[in-house]
Amino acid sequence: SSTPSRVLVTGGAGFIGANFVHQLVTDRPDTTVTVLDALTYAGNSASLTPIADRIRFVHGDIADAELVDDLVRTADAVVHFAAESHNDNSLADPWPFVQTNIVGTYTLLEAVRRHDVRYHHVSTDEVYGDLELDDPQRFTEHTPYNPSSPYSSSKAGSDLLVRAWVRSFGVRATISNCSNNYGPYQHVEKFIPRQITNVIDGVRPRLYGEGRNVRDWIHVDDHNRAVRTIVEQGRIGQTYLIGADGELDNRTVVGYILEAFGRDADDFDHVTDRPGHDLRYAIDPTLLREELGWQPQYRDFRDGLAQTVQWYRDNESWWRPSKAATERAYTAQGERVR
Ligand code: NAD
Ligand code: TDX
Repeated sequence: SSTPSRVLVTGGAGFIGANFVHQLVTDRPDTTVTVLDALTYAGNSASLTPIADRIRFVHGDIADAELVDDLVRTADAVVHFAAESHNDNSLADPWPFVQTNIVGTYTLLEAVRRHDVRYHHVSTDEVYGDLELDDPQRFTEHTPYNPSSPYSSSKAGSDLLVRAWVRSFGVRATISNCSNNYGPYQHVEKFIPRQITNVIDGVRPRLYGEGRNVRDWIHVDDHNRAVRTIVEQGRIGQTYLIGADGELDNRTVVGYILEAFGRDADDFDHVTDRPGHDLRYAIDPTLLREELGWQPQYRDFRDGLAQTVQWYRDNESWWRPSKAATERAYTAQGERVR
């Protein structure tokens, strides 16, 4: 078990990465943190403004081999969050997903191999495909890969590169596959922030299809505490699944959001379903709990959600600049009220 003193965080201006950096500088003030982020549409440097004087920010691409080599050389650990992360965008244009998620990960792996730097790879439960609603099994680290979308297949490809670099080249890497995150600083394209900001704007929440799809929700701070535990105590070469027993269908989540605003639970619209829409994700986090002793701190989804609703109410200046363009993109992708 060891605590790296110089950490390179990729994608630190995105949702999970920014929350990770906030947590790291708060809990481990002696750590030297460098963020590498391309500031795509999903990156927002304002997410790091409150801690800007405690980190070094580098604006650049994870597929830029020279830049990456330079940053990795002087790090003790790389925690890799940067990705194209949105399924709907991957259906509209898959190329950036292949480039960033696969070529970008390859570029980082080659650099950590050259400089023998500890590497942690942040991934998703979507690599396992989906489950039937009544399947008693949940995903474990032994579940075969079976991704559905261009997004999840590009993440699966990147995970497999990591496994091969561990086995073939002895790279010191760990992988985590986490379920759906919610919390502050999440882009308004994603389900929960989209509906919260719709309600703030007087627009009805929009459920894809029947709204029976199930996601396994975890608060972003619980995800990030798990990632830090794995970086410090995880076994090299091991995959850990991160989840907090948070399964809910989308209709229930929308009901809770409406409830937080004092609105009727059925005050939403059904819209066009996502092509290939995964039915259900569910994580069995036994290994992480038993081997590394991690436990989620958010145990009541409605409390965590209410805090998140309050955050979006208090931080309109953070999300407002991307709201209109996000909604226009959904319309351009063919979304219609049914
Ligand atoms: P996000 O889209 O909010 O943030 C991604 C960040 O990466 C942005 O700041 C963006 O500017 C940056 N980025 C994109 N391409 C880049 C490039 N080529 N070079 C450098 N930076 C680049 O994503 P997120 O939701 O925070 O997800 C972070 C990671 O966690 C991803 O790897 C994702 O697959 C994984 N994950 C997300 C969830 C979830 O629920 N959001 C769940 C499990 C795993
Ligand atoms: O407006 C919406 N209405 C709706 O019903 C949106 C944006 C989504 N949905 C549904 C689709 C999903 O069933 O809500 C669910 C969640 O959708 P997203 O927020 O797009 O997340 P998902 O596709 O489940 O993927 C997320 O979790 C796993 C992240 O975006 C990924 O990066 C992560 O890997």
